[in-house]
Amino acid sequence: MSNSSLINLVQDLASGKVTIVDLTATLEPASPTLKLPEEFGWGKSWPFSIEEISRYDERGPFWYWNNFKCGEHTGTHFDAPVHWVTGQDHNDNCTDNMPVENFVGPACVIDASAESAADPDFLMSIDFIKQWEEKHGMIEAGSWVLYRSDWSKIITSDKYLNMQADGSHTPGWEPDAVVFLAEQRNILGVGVETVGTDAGQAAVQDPMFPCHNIMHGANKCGLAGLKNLDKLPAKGAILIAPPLKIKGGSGSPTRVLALVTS
Ligand code: 23J
Ligand code: MN
Repeated sequence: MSNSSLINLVQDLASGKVTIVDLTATLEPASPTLKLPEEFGWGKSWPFSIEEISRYDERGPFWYWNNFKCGEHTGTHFDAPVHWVTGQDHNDNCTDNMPVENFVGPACVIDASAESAADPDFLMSIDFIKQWEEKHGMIEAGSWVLYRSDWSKIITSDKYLNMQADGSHTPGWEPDAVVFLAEQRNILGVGVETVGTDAGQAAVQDPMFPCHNIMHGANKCGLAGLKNLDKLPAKGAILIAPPLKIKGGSGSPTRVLALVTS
């Protein structure tokens, strides 16, 4: 290795000066999946399921393996720009052809956990983001912006999807805030703890599903179903989030790691 920054990184990982935080939820049949309003007849994503092929037995005496099945947007997962109609015409907008540079970047963690606890329909505004910037400095171009709602702490409960008669109630974004992040800050994308990058009530926002609409329209990415955002500093962590290389894929379950200095 000739580059000293890589030598330093390996040494810092070995000594514990740099640690790795796993931001991934375990993928299992109980993993929550998005429920879109049924009246529109919109498609349904397969939940995660798993089937044992063999386990050192008559079906395969020396090996253990499983088949699994799920939608691309299941559990902790990546949203590629092609996922949304607004992102369909960008070059290299799928999981297999996106620039791999988009899979590694610095993270800005905006804490809206108190607001989300007080109001499950909390929408992050430009003002809220600017208040964060006053404390921590401007969000740099090429950053992942992570929305800490602490929603992942209730992942096994009905409160995670928080379904009411009028649909899901979980935190999200004001449309202007997404435009600001995409256009004024030129971020890589946003990451959230909820089941999707938009609010539970995003079907009745204008535009509908503003985060998907605007972020993917600007060729940006998304990460949903993250956890452990409370273990990250507001600034300084490096996110590693490469999706599976599915040909023409719109996203995929993804292991998401953060490098953090202690
Ligand atoms: C399809 C339609 C609406 C939404 C989503 C997917 C997601 O959240 C997703 O996983 O990308 S809101
Ligand atoms: Mn998704």
